Amino acid sequence: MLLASCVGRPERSLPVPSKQQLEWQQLETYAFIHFGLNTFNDMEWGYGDTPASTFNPSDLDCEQWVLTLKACGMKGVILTAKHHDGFCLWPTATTDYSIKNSPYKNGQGDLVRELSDACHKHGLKFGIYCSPWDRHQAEYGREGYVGLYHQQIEELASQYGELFEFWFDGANGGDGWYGGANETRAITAEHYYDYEKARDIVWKYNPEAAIFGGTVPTLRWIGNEQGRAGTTLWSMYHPDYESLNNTKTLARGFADGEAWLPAEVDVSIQPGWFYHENEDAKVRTPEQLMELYYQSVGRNANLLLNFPVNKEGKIPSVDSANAVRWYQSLQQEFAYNLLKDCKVQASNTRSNRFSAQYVLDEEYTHYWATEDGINKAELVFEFPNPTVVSRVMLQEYIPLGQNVKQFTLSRYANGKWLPIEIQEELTTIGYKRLVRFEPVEMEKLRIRLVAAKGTLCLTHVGAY
Ligand code: FUL
Repeated sequence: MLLASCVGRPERSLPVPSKQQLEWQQLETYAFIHFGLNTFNDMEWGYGDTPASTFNPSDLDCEQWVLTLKACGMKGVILTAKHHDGFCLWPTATTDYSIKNSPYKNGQGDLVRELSDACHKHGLKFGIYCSPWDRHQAEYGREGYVGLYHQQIEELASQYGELFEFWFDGANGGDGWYGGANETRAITAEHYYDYEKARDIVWKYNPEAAIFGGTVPTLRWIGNEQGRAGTTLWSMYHPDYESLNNTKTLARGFADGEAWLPAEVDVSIQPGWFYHENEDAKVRTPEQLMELYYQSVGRNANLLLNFPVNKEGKIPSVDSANAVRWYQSLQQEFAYNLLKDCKVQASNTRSNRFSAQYVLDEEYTHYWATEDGINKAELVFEFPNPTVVSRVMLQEYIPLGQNVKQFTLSRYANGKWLPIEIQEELTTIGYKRLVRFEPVEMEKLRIRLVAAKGTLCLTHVGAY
């Protein structure tokens, strides 16, 4: 028995990600596009009565969006097919408040089509944001609206090819035009939208789609829009509606959460989600984008970076230049894993099949694992020559769960082990953890995993 349990792979430490959740996490970075009536009226939250005739991009080019996003490493894009103002960017059968009553292509346009086509052509994944809150619809807040909303989801889920993610936004501000009623309407989001049914409609056509928001998501909001995940970040979470909306716990998660609900960091490259001329000088710099990356992907979350499209119908040149420059620096930073040439030793190894050497190969399914019950261990990497390092990358093999609670990094130089000075707490790892420090020379690097929930399994380790 003992032999069997140590030779086979470690027991899973529940909960674990589904195949779809693992694939979603491996995307790491993808984009949001906020575009609609707000763009042309300098607004963030249209009231629901802005004339459809004001939607009039002068030189719209979805291929420019897609090529820009690809050049900055984005793996997919999520479009605001409908924001809170209720204006639909596709010619829906559910309302006249749509692109078909705008001057764009004389009412013959369909932005969801144009963007999904450009994505398919250039190999980017495509996703949809369709706001549950609708400040235009007369029936909003009553029973009649819910069927209409579900029909919109059905149109979007069935007509534009495969969707990788569907976004049910959480905002429900209350007041709106509502067919001319101009009043405040309260709903109980947890029950009103029938999110189970909404999700089933998405999955009927896109069984692999990740679900953001609502009552039955497959991932969770990070709890802020500043682009910041917790330094401690568990992918496990309590799946009840109250917890899903608790901004105090979302950025950290729970070591004992019952559900695998990995975190998504949504943040805009400009101060607003929609384009505003007076924010042209406030676009995040490549350095600030790098911070966002380390604070999201570097802490076990995915980064959903928003690009506001301007009135012309393009991603502005400053935004695209900054994002591309950021991505180029990122690629440079991680161009070569300095550990590749190292000898690696582990204080404990399950068997040859789970050798420490596997943290250095590219295969995700090859990993180092300890024996059952061993949840403290260390890895030592010996460089052929003293080497300057300023970044360490760690990845747990999450198909077996997220386990590490605490770790330390030390360097061997001039005959002794010294701690590496690090500005943030070294607690969780999860799918990926990136640790930055001042460049420092070392002959060996030691990673000590000092506390964990279960058997240790690391699939990749890097130093840069
Ligand atoms: C929020 C919305 O209210 C914002 O307008 C934006 O769409 C953001 C991504 O989500 O809840």
